[in-house]
Amino acid sequence: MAEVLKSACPLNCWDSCGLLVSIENNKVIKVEGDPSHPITKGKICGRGRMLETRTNSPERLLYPLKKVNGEFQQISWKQALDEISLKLKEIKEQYGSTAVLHSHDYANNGILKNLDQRFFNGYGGVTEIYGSLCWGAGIEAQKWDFGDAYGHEPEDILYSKNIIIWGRNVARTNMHFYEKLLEAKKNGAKIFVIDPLYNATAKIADEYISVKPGMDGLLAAGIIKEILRLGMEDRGFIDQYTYGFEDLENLINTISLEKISEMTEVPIETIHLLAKVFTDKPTSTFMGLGLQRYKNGGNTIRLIDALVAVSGNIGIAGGGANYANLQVGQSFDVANLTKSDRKTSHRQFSIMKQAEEVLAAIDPEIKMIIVTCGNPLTQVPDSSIVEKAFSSVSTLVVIEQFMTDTAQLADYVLPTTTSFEEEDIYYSSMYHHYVNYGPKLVSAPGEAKSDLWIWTQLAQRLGFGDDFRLSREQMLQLSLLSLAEKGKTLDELKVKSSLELPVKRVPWEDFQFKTASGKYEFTSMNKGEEGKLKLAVPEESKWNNPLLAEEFPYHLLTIHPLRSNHSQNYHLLPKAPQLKIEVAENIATDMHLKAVDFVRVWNNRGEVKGYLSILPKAHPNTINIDEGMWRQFGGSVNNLTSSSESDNGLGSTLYDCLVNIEKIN
Ligand SMILES: Nc1nc2c(c(=O)[nH]1)N[C@H]1C(S)=C(S)[C@@H](COP(=O)(O)OP(=O)(O)OC[C@H]3O[C@@H](n4cnc5c(=O)[nH]c(N)nc54)[C@H](O)[C@@H]3O)O[C@H]1N2
Ligand SMILES: Nc1nc2c(c(=O)[nH]1)N[C@H]1C(S)=C(S)[C@@H](COP(=O)(O)OP(=O)(O)OC[C@H]3O[C@@H](n4cnc5c(=O)[nH]c(N)nc54)[C@H](O)[C@@H]3O)O[C@H]1N2
Ligand code: SF4
Ligand SMILES: [Mo]
Repeated sequence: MAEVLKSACPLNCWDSCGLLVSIENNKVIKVEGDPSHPITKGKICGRGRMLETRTNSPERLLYPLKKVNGEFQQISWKQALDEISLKLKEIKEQYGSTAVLHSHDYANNGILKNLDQRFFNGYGGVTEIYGSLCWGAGIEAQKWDFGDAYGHEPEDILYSKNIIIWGRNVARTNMHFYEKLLEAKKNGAKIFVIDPLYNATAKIADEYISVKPGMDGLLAAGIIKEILRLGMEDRGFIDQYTYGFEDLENLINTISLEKISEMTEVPIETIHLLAKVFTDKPTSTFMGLGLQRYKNGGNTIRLIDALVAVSGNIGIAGGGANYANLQVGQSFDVANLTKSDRKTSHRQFSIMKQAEEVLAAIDPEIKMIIVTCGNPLTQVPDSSIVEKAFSSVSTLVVIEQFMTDTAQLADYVLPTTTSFEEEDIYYSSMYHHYVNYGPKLVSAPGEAKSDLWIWTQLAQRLGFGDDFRLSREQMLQLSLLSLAEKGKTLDELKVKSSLELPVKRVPWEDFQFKTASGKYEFTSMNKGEEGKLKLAVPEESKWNNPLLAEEFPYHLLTIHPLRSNHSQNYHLLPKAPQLKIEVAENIATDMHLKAVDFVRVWNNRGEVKGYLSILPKAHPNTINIDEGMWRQFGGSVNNLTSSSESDNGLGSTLYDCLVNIEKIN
């Protein structure tokens, strides 16, 4: 008889679901949703169900591997750990500890995954990456405007009269929010979707607004302009609780509504309609992460925030400029886990430009890269440079569950556990404010070991084993210290499987902002000229680079796939996937292309090939290729993307990308 136990989804996702896992003979046989989870209520997506396939897959890495003369050979853990720790010791002595780069992303939401930093700090401090491919520009933008990036709790949407879904692919990426939207719609709320792609969420919208990619900041400016013209701004809020409104007014006066309509490719009547919608309060705005992966991404989010502020939708139930909810992560004492006081050296590379930085590094050069919770060869922009950089270092160590494109390049591949094979707690600072418990349910296959075991073994060999003497239980306690003071303990979490975190349900209700002025800042007070809002456009656009736009007339989006979490699921699908190139109807007509033609998409950085499909109602001149495919399936789409940084330096410009397309045989 199978035993059914509660667990949690570890995937980097908005939803952070509660799971029920069936176990028989020390084997996971089924993964379902946990009906008792307060938010996710028994529903999960295919990626969650595939955690079963992921755990049991015959393709799992089972033994440490070392590349000898270009071929992987199985070696013992002792040999792998002895050799890697010896190299680490020698590198530190000869070049200093920052000659090691830790390249990672956030493929696993477990809090103990932060212990990688405890290891690198104990070692002396390595070259770390900063910024985020995912949400960096928007988080920084909201820090400038509000002082932090806080969202309303999920139930609050039921107070909204109008709901704006701005560049978030809710039905695909955030399924429990989609359920809430349906509930709100039933209650009478009106839904507006602003997106260059007519996605599944647009289908339930009362109004779908198609916008030219990267032009949302300008669109927000147009709506503000219209609100001011109609005299419908929230004067009380603006006068009492904001800073820099005059700068915003001056900016808005530099451009006409006609010009905005022409550039955004949104009709004036629609801008007028949106002005009415925003001022018919409460109106909640839910921004996705797609709309800020542009050079102008910071300004885009800041102009949308400004629109929410001008229309008086901040700090009220059913309102909000919802982007992320950092209150969730801030509930934990992550710093207790990472022990940053242990490091004596320090260097940082931008996550976007990590490859260029590796190639350019001197003093010291990068001698070793250690990759955890990431697949940079597939996920980091401008793949050809990533490949060059990751192949150039003398030692590449990849800790992985599967033989990814990045692992293929490695000198050492260390096999690691999946989430059901180790205990951890899981949360996401993206949507809801519950933390979930995930016990160890089954043993790991072969010789796969947890990341924590690997850090502990290496630390012992390097002489700082004491930093890892605490048990998993003690490490978890450390991360929950402040919560325990508020009566939220690990024991309770273990019993209940999920706990509500003490966050503000409606942030900024008291209009006390965490900015320098204590007010909402239209102009960021301590950022000088940079702090003023700008009507910026994408880097790869006809306005910024007319020659490039002539050679590469189409805008490429590379959004998140339906059936895979980034690069994690494609290889586990029952049928081998093919690269699908989705184009707006006008492109198919202009270029005489039809469905399932084999086509090539290229620019100056690289190319991909795949099968054409036509996207009904997509914004003209727009192409989409879902991200995440390994090379063997036709990827990576990041062959085409740029490693530029957003205007505020902390985000990617993955969707700020011009390409051309042609049919091939
Ligand atoms: N199925 C699935 N779900 C996932 C993930 C996954 O890989 N697969 N990944 C998870 C992670 S890590 C993240 S970060 C989230 C991301 O969640 P989302 O933000 O929902 O998804 P993205 O694919 O990043 O962004 C795509 C949306 O932005 C729109 N968009 C792109 N450019 C623009 C623009 O210029 N203006 C406007 N208005 N819209 C634009 C796209 O058309 C699309 O609808 O999803 C999470 N959930
Ligand atoms: N073109 C384009 N590129 C993108 C995006 C896009 O929209 N378009 N989206 C960006 C976004 S939003 C994100 S968040 C990133 C995601 O980028 P990544 O996090 O790099 O992508 P994943 O494929 O989710 O995960 C990478 C690897 O982590 C491994 N892994 C999972 N759990 C563990 C673990 O516990 N320990 C260890 N050591 N490894 C583990 C998985 O096996 C997987 O191979 O991609 C970014 N790249
Ligand atoms: S991937 Fe997201 S929606 Fe799917 S089960 Fe996991 S947390 Fe839930
Ligand atoms: Mo992400």
